[in-house]
Amino acid sequence: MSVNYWNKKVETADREELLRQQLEDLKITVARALKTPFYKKRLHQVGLESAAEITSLDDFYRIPFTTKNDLRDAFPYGMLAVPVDEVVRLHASSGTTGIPTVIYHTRPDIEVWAELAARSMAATGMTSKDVFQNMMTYGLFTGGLGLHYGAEKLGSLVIPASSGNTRRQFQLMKDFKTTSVHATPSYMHHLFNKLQSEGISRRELSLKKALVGAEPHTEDVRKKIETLFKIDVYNSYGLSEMNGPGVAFECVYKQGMHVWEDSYLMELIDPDSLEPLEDGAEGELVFTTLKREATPLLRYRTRDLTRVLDKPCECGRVHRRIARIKGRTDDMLIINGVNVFPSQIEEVVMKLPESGTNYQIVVEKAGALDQLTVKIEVNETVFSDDARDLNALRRKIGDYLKASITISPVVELHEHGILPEFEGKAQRVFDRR
Ligand code: DLL
Repeated sequence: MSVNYWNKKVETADREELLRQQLEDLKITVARALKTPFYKKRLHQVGLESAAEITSLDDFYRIPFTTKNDLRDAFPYGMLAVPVDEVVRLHASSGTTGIPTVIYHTRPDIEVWAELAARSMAATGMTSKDVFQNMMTYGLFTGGLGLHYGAEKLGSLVIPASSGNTRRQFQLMKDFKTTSVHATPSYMHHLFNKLQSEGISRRELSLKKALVGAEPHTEDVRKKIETLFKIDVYNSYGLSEMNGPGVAFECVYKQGMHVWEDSYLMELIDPDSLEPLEDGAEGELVFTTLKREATPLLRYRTRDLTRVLDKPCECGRVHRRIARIKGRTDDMLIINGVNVFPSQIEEVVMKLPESGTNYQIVVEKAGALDQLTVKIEVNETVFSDDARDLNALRRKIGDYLKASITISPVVELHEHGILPEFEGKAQRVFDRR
């Protein structure tokens, strides 16, 4: 197997040296965090006044965990560690309510992120010879721009196609002889299904590899995409709070994802007791940024469940690997790669004067893609109106939901008493994928 490094010195560094550097960067990160109103208060509460008090990891572990809710509470600038004029970009993702969680980046932050992305792509064997079609959404979501800068750094020809418009994706793939793509695994499946209906033969494409991520998927899903397209598929993991894609990536051995430990301090905890877990045990990933200037995050709880694989990888990288993400500990749904909290839907539904008290959220597979259906019980009066009014109401609710969660659901309107009622905790979310 041929192993390709982007930054051999860092990727194959002496592990002791890596750990020593982590501690140095941790102190710098804590010093940066102390400049933010949020962490200043948080750290003072546990008696930490200065970064100089961090002399070991044990000192650091006195600091409480940071959660998505903390980010939301600190909106918009409570976790910003630099003057706004040093910030060159922000990305945002869904919060549990309408308030997004925002991560700011300075120019050096973007540079570090691009380096991690370049490293990640090089680990899969990508080079400057690749034509890279990026089918992840460009925008506030990190999937598009995240790998874009890394691929440019690598010297690949980047096609910033963004997501959707399958016919155009095929055209671009044929016109420019795309060799590698970046998409959600469900979109890769969808793409394959559309090949036939568009009358395109696999042989017309020059595709060799796909980087897939942004949503949970199994080893079988990977194998299926590999078999269908006859390509190599690599798992890509990240979250916007830790920049986005480029946190952990598979190398050519495809035995788990290397976490770039020079940029992220990784912990694995029991999500109930919050105690640290041994390598090999399944638990929740917790990350601390080690290099980020604008938005340092300390001990951020990802809610993602996985295992740390402690055995060295044959590729020679010293950065530890994590197993495929098994699921999440919270109720966040990932629908075609987009994060959606049921509470966001509830907020929209319950604000409607027409809605009753009961609703249901159903997610299922429609072909290869995910489909979201929101079933809502509405007041009797709605049904006595003209059918055209009902359709208009359905559209209006669809538009409101799209504005909040960015995806278009199917909206079903029901009379009172149709949806099941619950005596105890209501079950409103049915994930049938
Ligand atoms: O999904 C960043 C990303 C973009 C990663 C493109 C990979 C490729 P968020 O929108 O903040 O960021 O969602 C982060 O998505 O906490 C996981 O639950 C889930 N997730 C991301 N990658 C994977 C993966 C981007 N490879 C949340 N496997 C994370 C399973 C994943 N889940």
